[in-house]
Amino acid sequence: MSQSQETLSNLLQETRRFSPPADLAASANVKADAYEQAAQDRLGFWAEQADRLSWSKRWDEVLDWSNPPFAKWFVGGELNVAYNCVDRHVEAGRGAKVAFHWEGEPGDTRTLTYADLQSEVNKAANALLELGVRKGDRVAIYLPMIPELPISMLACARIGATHSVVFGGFSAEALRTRIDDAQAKLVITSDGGFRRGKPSDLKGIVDEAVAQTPTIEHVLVVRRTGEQVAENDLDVWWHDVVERQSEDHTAEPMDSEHPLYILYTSGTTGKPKGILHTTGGYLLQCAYTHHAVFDLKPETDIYWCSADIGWVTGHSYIVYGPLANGSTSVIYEGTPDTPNKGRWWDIIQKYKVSIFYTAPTAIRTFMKWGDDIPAEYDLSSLRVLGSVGEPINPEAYIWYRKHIGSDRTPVVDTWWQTETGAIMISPLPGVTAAKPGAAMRSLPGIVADVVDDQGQSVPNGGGGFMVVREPWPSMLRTIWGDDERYIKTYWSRFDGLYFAGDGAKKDEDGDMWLLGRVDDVMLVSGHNISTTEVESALVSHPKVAESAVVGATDPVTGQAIVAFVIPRGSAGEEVEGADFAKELRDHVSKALGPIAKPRQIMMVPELPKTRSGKIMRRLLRDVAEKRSIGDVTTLADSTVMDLISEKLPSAK
Ligand code: 6R9
Repeated sequence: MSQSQETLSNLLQETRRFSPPADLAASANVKADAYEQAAQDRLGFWAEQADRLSWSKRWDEVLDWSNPPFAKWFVGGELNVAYNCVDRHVEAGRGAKVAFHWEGEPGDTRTLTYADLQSEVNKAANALLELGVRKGDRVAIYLPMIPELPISMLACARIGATHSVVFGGFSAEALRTRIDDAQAKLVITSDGGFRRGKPSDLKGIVDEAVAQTPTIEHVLVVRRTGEQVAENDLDVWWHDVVERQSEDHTAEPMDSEHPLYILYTSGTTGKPKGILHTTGGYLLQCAYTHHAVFDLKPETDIYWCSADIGWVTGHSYIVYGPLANGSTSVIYEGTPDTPNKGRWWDIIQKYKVSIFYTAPTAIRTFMKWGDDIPAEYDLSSLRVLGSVGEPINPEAYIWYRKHIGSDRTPVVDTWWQTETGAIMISPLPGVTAAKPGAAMRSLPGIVADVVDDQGQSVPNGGGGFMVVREPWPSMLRTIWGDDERYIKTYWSRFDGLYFAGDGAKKDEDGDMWLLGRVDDVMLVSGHNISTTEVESALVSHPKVAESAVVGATDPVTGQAIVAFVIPRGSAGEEVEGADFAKELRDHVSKALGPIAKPRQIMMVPELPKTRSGKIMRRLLRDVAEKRSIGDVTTLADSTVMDLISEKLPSAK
């Protein structure tokens, strides 16, 4: 092993462990033997899991990998995703069970049972047919977090149209390029949605995008906010077209490999990649992982994933996995601080949420707001907590477990990507003695590994690149319209291995720790240093809420570490001074060694993030290197860079 790999892999020492509570372990859905069983016969394991779904026609072959990297799962099988997510639960006598408790930001609510969902989806499917949408066509969906969003996705799945959900915060230009790339025929949108107490304008953005897209035939508009919107020739109102449709529609079986959806990855550079997911394997891995990783008991659990449905996490763990498993879920439309900073905890208390899935960025925000806020609510219904989207810093993990999970609930740190479709690496809540900050090991049936730059598996204690060795059911099938790019991006770095683009390490026990995107790894005086580890060291200081670290060009060391820090709410005035910056630099040096000591630390009020909460380090590198700031169109809040520039005048 080279010296640089040692540095990458051995900075962070974390010795805390959390074993599953005995009662959860005893009644867990998945026990330790699943690993062994799946390792002995991986395809047999997935074949057995396939019984979770209702197939109209049974498949002939589990996996066809004769033309790698183009996989076919459950070859010859036929099923309908909407039937599996909705109708079969109604047919089994569970029509009165709640599918979604929807909570609007202003406090309005809607409860949708499985029977309600069935009639809504059927009406929407009939409306799509009336509007000329057919099997194989693409439909763009640009909606806020309202029930019509999952209803629209399921209506598409029901008739075999491929949906492409675009985040309700993206610009007209971002929407236009996604519509054009997929050649979508229809856009489903709304007059707007509520965020931070104000109606947002979605329809105006759609109008701007559609004016330049030749393929759109209709714009289907849901009324949500009641704000005045411009009406164009292509517009039809949801309440005119959908409401009058028949509630009957027979779901058509689709081939197991029928394209279910395209989802564009935010892609920090270059044209966005349209990640293609198909039907059988995708739904199966969503259902299995939702059952295994969250220990879901559909009869008693109330499940809430706080992600936006426009992110893959919402596709797989608000819509497809939970509904395939017949869960009762919460969906919340708005922001966590409306009308006050206790809104999420209020929702957990109100619906007695038992499984909660969120992102480290949200957890760090709550840390910053203070422990006293969740302490005001009854969170005793919670029994499993999940995290996704970024490496979770050990201190954020501990805070989450302690202040939200009463120091009792397991926390599952789930690693996966838009491309993987479903969770790949995660603890199992009834099995794993979890380590704060580690995603631990591949789930049963998944073969992920950490390799060196030659593609060789690293020994325990080593660091390198995250890869997947064997195809998995919910893997992306290609990049829409660009097979070459699919091969080049994911399958060319290492022969025969899927390259995820993340750095990772194995600890002495062989458990895996994710270290952020390979592009973000810093090279300081010849040592590879991961941004994640330096950020985690900073967050472990009691006065730090959040931090982002970048490597800036340095004449002496090649790259030097520059850190941006948000102090905790309770930290007081002294955080502005040079003494505090020195205190933090020494703190990092003590935690990780002098090589990881930041050259510079800047206090900032906010960090630039995507809508799924990932820090856009590229923009911070522009600040650190005193360049003008690059493309900000995928930021959740485009004013953040102005706030940072105001605070750091030299960065303008
Ligand atoms: C689901 C999702 C994928 C990238 C991925 C990695 C980061 C996600 C993580 C994690 C460390 C975790 N990531 N979960 N890193 N630990 N538990 O986030 O999909 O938006 O496509 O992002 O997110 O860098 O490569 P997507």
